[in-house]
Amino acid sequence: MEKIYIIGHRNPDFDSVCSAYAYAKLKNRTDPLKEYIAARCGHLPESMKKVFAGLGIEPPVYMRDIYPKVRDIYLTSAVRIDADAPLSTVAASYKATNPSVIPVFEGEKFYGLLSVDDITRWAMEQISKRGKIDEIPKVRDIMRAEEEPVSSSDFFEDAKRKLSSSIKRGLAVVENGTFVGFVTRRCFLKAPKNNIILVDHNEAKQSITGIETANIVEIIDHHRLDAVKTELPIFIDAEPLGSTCTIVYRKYVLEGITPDQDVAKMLLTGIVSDTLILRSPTTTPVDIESANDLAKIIGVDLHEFGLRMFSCMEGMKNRVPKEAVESDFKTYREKNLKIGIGQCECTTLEDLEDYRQDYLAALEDVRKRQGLDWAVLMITDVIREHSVLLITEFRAGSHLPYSLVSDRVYDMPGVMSRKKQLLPEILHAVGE
Ligand SMILES: [Mn+2]
Repeated sequence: MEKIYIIGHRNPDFDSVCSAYAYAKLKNRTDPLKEYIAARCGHLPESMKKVFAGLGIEPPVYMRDIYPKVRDIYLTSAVRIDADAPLSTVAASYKATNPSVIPVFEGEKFYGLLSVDDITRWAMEQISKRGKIDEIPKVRDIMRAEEEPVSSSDFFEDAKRKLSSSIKRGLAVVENGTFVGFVTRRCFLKAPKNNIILVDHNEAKQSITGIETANIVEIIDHHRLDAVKTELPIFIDAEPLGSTCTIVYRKYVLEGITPDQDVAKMLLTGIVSDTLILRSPTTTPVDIESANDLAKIIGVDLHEFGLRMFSCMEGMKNRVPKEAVESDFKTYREKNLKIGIGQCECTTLEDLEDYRQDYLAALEDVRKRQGLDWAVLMITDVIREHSVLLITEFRAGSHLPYSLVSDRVYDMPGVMSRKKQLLPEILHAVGE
């Protein structure tokens, strides 16, 4: 069955993980001839794992990259030959299948690949020595030494190189040390492309490693469009809503399918997390309506559900500052400047003093390492709808319309959205 991966952006957040999960479930129902697999291209922070554990839901699997692999192309054979069997047993099946290699076993254990070259070489030797073939050998007696197998998780290109530098016509393929099949030169004529649906992002640089080798079949997103180039026309659903999970929920409604409990929980988690429990200015009436529908399906109070999710999050002082800064960090280019803006959510700002210095130092490190002119970090108390802004030393800092509470720390009451509230002020400040 054709496989299609559904994957959110790097540094996965709830919206990208939950929308992939819910969309895969929907697609598997509406398009049962294909297999839709939700995945994520980054590791989950402890706090996210805690939330999924609390919901009792297994999050999408981790995929390091989407490069074609040996597992996408290898062959299996219905014919099993025993190493001690006479070569005549091969003859019986050979006529029908005409294989270039045949897997040979010693009992249950894989022994090696018998190649047509082995048979030809043996036959030629017989003819040149004796002028005829008068005995039938055991299969194992004509096989040449086996080459190192390749792994099903090896990259297509690596395995191709290995086989082309080998004298063999085929190489065995192993998975967790067990023989699963083999590859021949014919497998490598054309690199396969993995199918992918991008959710919660549309830019190649935010996508899974190897996206340039994949076949993008759909994009479902709520960000500004700076989309990857595609070979064929594709389906795009980009809407300026508060979360991708809202778009996915609307698709359930459109199909007349009521999400099951798990899907509803995942969708609501994505919506409340991206919209900061519907209080971020990115929230639209559609998000509110969808979230209310989902809360009703689950049978929970929407606000309590959201607060429970945010309360799982690690406090700022318990996180590794560098990881926290980079976990949701976006870079922008403006007036020849490279600016990075990170955002962290928390449930209190009262302990700011305990971690302020460490985060300012981490922010400066991130700025240097990423070659940025200016880096800022917005820390948002989602309960009190209040943020503070930490910045690296930069002249534009003095143009920010916020009050300075301590060195390189600004107070931003009521500010919840990086995109809608902070970014315009940052761009304005660097323009002055
Ligand atoms: Mn999102």
